[in-house]
Amino acid sequence: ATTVRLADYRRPAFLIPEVVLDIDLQSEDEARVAATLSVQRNPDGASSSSLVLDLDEVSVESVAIDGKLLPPERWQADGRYLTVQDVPASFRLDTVSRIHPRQNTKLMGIYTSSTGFFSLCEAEGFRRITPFLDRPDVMARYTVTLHADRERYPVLLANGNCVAQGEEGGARHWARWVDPFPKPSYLFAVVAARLDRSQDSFRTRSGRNVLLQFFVEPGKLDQGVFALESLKHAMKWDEDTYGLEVDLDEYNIVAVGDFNAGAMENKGLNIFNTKLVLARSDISTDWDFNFIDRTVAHEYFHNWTGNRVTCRDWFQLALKEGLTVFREQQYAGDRYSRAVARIQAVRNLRTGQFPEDAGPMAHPVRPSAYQQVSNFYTSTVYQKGAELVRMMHTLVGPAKFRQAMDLYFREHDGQAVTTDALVAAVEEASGEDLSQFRLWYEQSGTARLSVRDQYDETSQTYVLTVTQSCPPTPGQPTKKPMHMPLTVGLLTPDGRELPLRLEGEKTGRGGSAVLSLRQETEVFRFIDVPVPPVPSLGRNFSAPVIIGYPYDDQALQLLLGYDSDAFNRWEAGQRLAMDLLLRGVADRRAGRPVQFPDYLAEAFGRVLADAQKDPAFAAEALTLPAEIIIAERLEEIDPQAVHEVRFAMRRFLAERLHGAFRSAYDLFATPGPYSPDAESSGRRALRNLCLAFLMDLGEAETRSLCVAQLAGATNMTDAMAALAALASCDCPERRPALDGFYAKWKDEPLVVDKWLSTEALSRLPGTVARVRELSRHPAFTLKNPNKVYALVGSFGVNQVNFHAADGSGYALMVELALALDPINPQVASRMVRNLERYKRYEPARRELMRAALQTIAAHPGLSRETGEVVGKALA
Ligand code: BAL
Ligand code: ZN
Repeated sequence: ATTVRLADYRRPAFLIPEVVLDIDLQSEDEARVAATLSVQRNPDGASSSSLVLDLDEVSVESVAIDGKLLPPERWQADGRYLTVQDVPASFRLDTVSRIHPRQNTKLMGIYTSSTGFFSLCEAEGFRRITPFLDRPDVMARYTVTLHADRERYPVLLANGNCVAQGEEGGARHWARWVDPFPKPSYLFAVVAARLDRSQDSFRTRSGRNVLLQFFVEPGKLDQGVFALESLKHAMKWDEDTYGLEVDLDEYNIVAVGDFNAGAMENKGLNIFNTKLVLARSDISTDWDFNFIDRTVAHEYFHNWTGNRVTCRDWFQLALKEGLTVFREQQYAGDRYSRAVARIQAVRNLRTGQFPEDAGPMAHPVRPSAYQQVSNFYTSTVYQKGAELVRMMHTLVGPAKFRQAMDLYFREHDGQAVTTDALVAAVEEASGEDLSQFRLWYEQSGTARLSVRDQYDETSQTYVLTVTQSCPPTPGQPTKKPMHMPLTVGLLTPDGRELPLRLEGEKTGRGGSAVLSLRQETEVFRFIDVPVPPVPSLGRNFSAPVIIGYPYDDQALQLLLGYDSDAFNRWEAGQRLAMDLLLRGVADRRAGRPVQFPDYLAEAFGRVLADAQKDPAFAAEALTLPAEIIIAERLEEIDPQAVHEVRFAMRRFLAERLHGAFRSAYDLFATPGPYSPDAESSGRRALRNLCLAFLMDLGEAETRSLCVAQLAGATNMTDAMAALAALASCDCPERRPALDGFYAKWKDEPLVVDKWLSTEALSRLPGTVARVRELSRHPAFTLKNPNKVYALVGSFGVNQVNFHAADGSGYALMVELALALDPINPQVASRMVRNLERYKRYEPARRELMRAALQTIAAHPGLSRETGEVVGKALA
């Protein structure tokens, strides 16, 4: 396998400032792509007499320089490159190529979906359309002419503005688009399809009117209304928060059901997976609405962080993704509950990124090597990348951070830069030395902070000693200490927050202090501390680390009840439960009975009794740590034990708090018409959480309540909550509920995905067989990524059934992944990643998972994408 290394980066030997494309979509099976590139030798690049363009599954028919066709001996096209020999310093290159959209099941480049032709180019899809220097540091102005059948594909779109269109012979039409902004090829997009259109406009703060258009599958315009509102919110938010205005005359969003990613920020022509743009209350949950809002904002925010300032190479992916996820998180915090948004982001990090960082695919936020860049669209680059930006924001404060962003855009607009450009801008605007902070971009692994404290009554001082460490990760046996903010507060035993003052400092720090850690061990001496305090550590999750401190249950209950930092109130509840869960797993594995103390039920009972204040927060606080997060804390994972102990804790709480859950279920009903706002979705989240706890007891009365909720639901949030609870309940109501749900929704693909996912996530025995059966169901196809994510992806995170002790879950994954690999290797390699952490499991499963990986590795013709994952896992 070929490894691409950051250290080998060289500036391009040639630049291509202008691209003119003529794309003739002759049939679903074939398109002719004529490209005219203005090519110039790059004065800053290496000198080369040959031009080498990237190429992937494109048949090149002719090559001409300055209008003269080249004889065959002057150019060669192999599977990966078009090499043109003896080229001048500056010239026009014309190529004519053929592509085959319908055969393009990888869904990279131009491909077909039910309503027409669509494209996805990030990261390396443009080379599947035409030979090109397909790398983000080659930026060009594009003029694109599309030709297609008028009746079948009435909508023709590309980046920028439509400058001309017309009819042509044979019932065909054409349209020409010019994008005034130079852009890297990964932001190129075209659409030719039968779609319905809705239109709106946004008036920028400088008074320009921008045309906003949404294109969706015929008959689904009503499902685009919510996202269109989100787009306007996001545009306004970016003006208000960062002073950034939309720079286009027209901004188009297209929805497509076949899409590898969630959405794509192509300049002026965002293409969205239907799952992340279409919403209507009867088919979408609160979670969907929230996710859609954030994703529409995310793609819009890329217009500045990604498109105007782009990445030099793919090792710098976090430059745009980390920053844009951070901006998306800020947006969500402003629009919903700040605390809940933060809690959800951290849960996401802990379920996705922490395990990745402790596995064979662990890599720095700025990786230094890859085989397939598509395997590096990871939780580390996105989520941990966002945490790094957040830490800089915390270290320098919001005002200086904003100045840094202004500077970043002033200095780098129109450029392709490295992650260092952002760090340097923060450094310059704030005066803070971030040289050590840069290690965060280079070192992989989740750092640990071990915190110890000492109170001295005589001197009224309280000393916190913080020691950092970071475990070895592939290629990085040892780590250097990193610079990070640790936000802390101190609580008195009766729950009051103490004013903080560090020894040697003239002024106090208020109730919360941002401590700056740099050395391996740091000591902080607080003075004027009248009582032994309880420390609140890592407020608002100030750094993406694991904090160890020997809290006892009383201290955790105090923090859960009184911490002024909402995140740490939640965190205290999680710690309280986690300590008991870990003890339970150890007891179960040692054959001792698993028991839980009264104080757990009392603490959870108090949260529930207090829920009226903030139901969304209460729902988060009453959610036990996910199985994967518990597993991550174990030396050796026994998923069955983790599942059983967590389930036992749920049943314990359901029994003890039965009455409270039941009355909260009634109390938190949301009267009136559905709205996905933060307040009502918080009430639904809490109410459905109560239902889920009660359903774990499996009583007939609760089952009737659940069936009634499913039957009477006026929104998908309530329907799905009831269905999911029934799917994990071994009862007579279960099968009719699941079958009835499918029968009702079989014509709504996004709801069918919910059904597949619910079946695949069931905790009940028999799930492996059911998933196999569903993989042959007419509603399922390996060709549609959403179907694969729904069924196979959900099954892969089903901790109890994917990890079935007999290995049947692994065998099924191997079967499905190998069937998928030749169709869509990017999606297949994501599925295979569910097996990569086999070394973390108890011996029997470890062996079964290893054997599964070996079967995949030995498969003839395995894709490079999947090959990289299994190769690294087995290394
Ligand atoms: N650039 C790929 C999709 C996204 O992160 O927005
Ligand atoms: Zn993004």
